[in-house]
Amino acid sequence: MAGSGGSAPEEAVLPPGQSRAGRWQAYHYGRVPRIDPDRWRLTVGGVTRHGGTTVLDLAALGRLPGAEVRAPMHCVDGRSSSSVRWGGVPLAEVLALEPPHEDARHVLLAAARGYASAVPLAELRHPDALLATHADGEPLDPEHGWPARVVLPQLYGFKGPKWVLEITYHLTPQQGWWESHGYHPRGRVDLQERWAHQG
Ligand SMILES: Nc1nc2c(c(=O)[nH]1)N[C@H]1C(S)=C(S)[C@@H](COP(=O)(O)O)O[C@H]1N2
Ligand SMILES: [Mo]
Repeated sequence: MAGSGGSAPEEAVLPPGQSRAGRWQAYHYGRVPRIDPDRWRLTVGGVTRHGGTTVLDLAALGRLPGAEVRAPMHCVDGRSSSSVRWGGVPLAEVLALEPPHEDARHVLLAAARGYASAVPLAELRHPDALLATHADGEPLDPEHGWPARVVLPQLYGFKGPKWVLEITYHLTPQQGWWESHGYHPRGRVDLQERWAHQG
């Protein structure tokens, strides 16, 4: 896995079952949402430790500590992009603003236009897990999730919503779009967790 500060030659080896798709392309259903940056908000809530909800705007996001992670996008359909230098805020920093209740082990990540993904909370605490606002030093292109998207390099691409709006903690496993169509509840790339029936 290409991670922060890694010095290994770039993606010398692709994960199992993946092939190189060439340059980085946008992959999503539907049209790219039009987002007003002044009205964009990220809500962190659900089953929180203190019973509250935190709402961030882009200015508040910009005040959080930054991080960069180099990682390709691995689509569960088998295509991998070349490596992207993602910039943003570690998701652990975002979660720390409104920590989950200790019994909340599941998260639904919701985005504009109805897209959502379900992930175990532990995956958002992975050291490379990022709320990304930049790619290769530039603000994200609209088709890649501007103003902010989730990047979880250890998981297949569908786990990371572009145009993310909500991080919601839950006591029980949730279903986003792909999960409700039989895809894996965790989706680790190294273990080829593509389908739910694999267990
Ligand atoms: N909101 C939203 N986020 C999404 C998707 C989508 O359809 N809608 N597709 C996912 C899938 S399946 C993949 S592989 C990646 C692709 O990211 P990219 O378009 O930046 O390459 O975005 C993920 N995030
Ligand atoms: Mo994907």
